[in-house]
Amino acid sequence: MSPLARYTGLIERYRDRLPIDDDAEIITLREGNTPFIRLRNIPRRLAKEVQLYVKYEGLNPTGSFKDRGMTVAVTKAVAEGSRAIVCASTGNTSASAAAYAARAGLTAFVVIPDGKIAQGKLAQALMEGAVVIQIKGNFDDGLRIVKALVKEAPVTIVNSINPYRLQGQKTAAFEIVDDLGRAPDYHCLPVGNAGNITAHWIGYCEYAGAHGECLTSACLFCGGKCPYARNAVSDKRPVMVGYQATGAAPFMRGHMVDQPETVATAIRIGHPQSWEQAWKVQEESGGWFDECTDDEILAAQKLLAEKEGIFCEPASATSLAGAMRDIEGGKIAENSTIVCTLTGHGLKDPDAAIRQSTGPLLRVDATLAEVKRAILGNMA
Ligand code: AN7
Repeated sequence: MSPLARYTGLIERYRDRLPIDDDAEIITLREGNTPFIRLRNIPRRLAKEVQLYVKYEGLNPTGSFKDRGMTVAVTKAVAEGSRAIVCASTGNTSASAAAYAARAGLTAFVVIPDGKIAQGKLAQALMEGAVVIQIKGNFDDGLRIVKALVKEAPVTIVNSINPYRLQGQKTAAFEIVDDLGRAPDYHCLPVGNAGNITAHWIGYCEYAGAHGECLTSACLFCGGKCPYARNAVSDKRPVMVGYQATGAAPFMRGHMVDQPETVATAIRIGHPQSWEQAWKVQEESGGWFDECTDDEILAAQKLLAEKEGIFCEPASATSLAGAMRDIEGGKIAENSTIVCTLTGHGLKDPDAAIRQSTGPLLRVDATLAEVKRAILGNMA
């Protein structure tokens, strides 16, 4: 039997580096183990020579990286006897929470912004039986309410302030090192709450540490002696680069943003929850933050689909948009190895895709002659 045939989810694969008790009932949908793909055509268009990879997190069971955190958070919630989970969400967390709650037999309450949530994500939460609460406010309003609510109601919060979420998400960094055979030189991610960039850094640090060595203060988990640093798997760690959408870029402004706006609704977040940790990630890794306009984000999404056949949602393309600019501008060194995380699947947001699509959609009569004419007239 091939090793892939036996893949049973990221908790089993990385169990010795996760806070899971031996007798825990594992709630899994076989998340993780996502494609790590070297780009072929986009690098040829760049003025500089680089090795550019994407980690296609859109191929998780509910179509985003959130599943990595959710399998751990919901497994823990079940172990602790919880009967319901709750989150505020720009869409992907709600889709993931709803799915893992359904699997575990828990109730999921999801608080989403009024409008500004991609259709696919709403469809998922509704189909997966979550109680969907749409508020007349944005994500930041929702999270403020949910954080207060869990002090008064017997429900477990599964936003990334739940530390088990980042513990699950750190496994994406393990997979990259395992696939590449070493850590990349740069790792680029879209940043909303900054949980995922923090989780990746934790993962890289744990893989580089040996025998309890704690290499980052961004991990609030171990308190100085890392239980998951064993044999050092990699001898280096990447420079971490976080890109935000211009209308929702608190890390660029240096303060919280009250009315975030961007076409990339997943990262329409003005009050990042992992604010302190993400600054530590930047400092410890020697990285930086930058911003991309909505036009740059959409252009990168389209380029990736057209030139590589990889369809991600707008927010995800922020990593590639920023990386291409920093490669061309020389901020990312020539001949380096770069990984861009594609956080969510393009099918999450069909409206955004169709709105910017320029591909030919021809309407012709249902005859051989007409179809043939349409084909011969459009040969490259
Ligand atoms: C596709 O679902 O916050 O910086 O509520 O869905 O860890 O917040 C989504 C975030 C990037 C940002 N890309 O990650 C939610 C939510 C996609 C996302 C992010 C999100 P963080």
